[in-house]
Amino acid sequence: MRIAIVGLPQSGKTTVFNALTRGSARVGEYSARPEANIGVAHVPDSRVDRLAEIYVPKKAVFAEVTYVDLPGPPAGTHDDSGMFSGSALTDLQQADALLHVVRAFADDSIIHTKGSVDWKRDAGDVAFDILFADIALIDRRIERLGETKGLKAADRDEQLRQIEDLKAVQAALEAGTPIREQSFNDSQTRSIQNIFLVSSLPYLVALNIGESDVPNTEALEAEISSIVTGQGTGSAAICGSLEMELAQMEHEEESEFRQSLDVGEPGLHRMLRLSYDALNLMSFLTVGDDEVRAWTIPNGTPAVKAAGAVHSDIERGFIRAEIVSYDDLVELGSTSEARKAARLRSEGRDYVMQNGDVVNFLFSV
Ligand SMILES: Nc1nc2c(ncn2[C@@H]2O[C@H](COP(=O)(O)OP(=O)(O)OP(=O)(O)O)[C@@H](O)[C@H]2O)c(=O)[nH]1
Ligand SMILES: [Mg+2]
Repeated sequence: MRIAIVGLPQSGKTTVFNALTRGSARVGEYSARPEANIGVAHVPDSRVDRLAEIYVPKKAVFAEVTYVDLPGPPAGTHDDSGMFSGSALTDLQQADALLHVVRAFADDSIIHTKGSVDWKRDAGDVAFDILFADIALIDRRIERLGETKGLKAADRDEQLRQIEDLKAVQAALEAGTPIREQSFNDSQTRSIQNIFLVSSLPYLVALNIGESDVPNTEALEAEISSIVTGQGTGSAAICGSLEMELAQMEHEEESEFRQSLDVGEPGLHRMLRLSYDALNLMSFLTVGDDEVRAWTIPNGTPAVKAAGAVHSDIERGFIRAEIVSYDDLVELGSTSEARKAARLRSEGRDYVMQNGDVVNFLFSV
């Protein structure tokens, strides 16, 4: 999974990126590096820890989320519209979700391109920028489809039909409904399927609050979650600078500090959970002497596709899946004990995978 971090200049994108990936990219330099920061977060999973105690494998592998901290618009442009156009679109196209960092921390020494700190305004403005970017993308497609000179009648009719579809989608965007919340008929689905639209991505918001607001985290979170609503969305309030500092500590020191400062669960964990929920994802597990590992798939994935997450050969040569639930496996201690107790099930290619299934795929290629 790949999540693109977006937001206004100096809103704390790189700070939050560092907090999420335990990274140390440079912060505080107003504007444009030419390249994105790319980092990986490991998804904490107590099931992997527990299974590694049982199997003592050579390695335990956690699911991963890649965060991409996109470069801002070129220095001096002071224009936010570049966030969702031009070369940024190429980066966004590779993402599975957006994480919008909204500045809520007050600090006079840090420039705000809009002149004041007002997170509700910024959250709304950027959400609007996204809709606006999609309207422009559809405009361009409509323009091209409108060039029907010299086409056969059937082709021209087809293009005119697509234009009608696109105009309907555009009207809904203009009325404030992102693509992820629109429902389409078959014809509309076909007409938009080859256009990358930013508002089709799941949308997460990290409200970047100041140190002094940490005690109000819950209240602020309630406020932001009442603004960021709908399918495929999620939001949380975190103090980026504090989370970044804590993320750079050793684990033990970090938890001591968290306790003493009364900051709860790491922002990293909360953001990961949000991402899983908004993207409708779950994990299954594989075990063995070599490796205990968590794999990420969308909810509702059939066994044969889950096999493909492990390796395309396993999907191609899929025979069946031997499955035991995590709870049963931990209770019984091994897959052979689970087999004896008739808790090891044999499932076919269409079996819908369940969160925490421990799987052995049988295949032949
Ligand atoms: N007080 C406070 N300062 C913060 C917080 N988060 C970020 N900052 C500061 O805000 C400044 C900008 O942070 P960055 O993470 O570089 O912001 P950015 O969005 O990546 O900036 P650009 O990439 O230049 O657009 C830095 O000086 C940070 O230390 C926070 O939670 N509290
Ligand atoms: Mg930055």
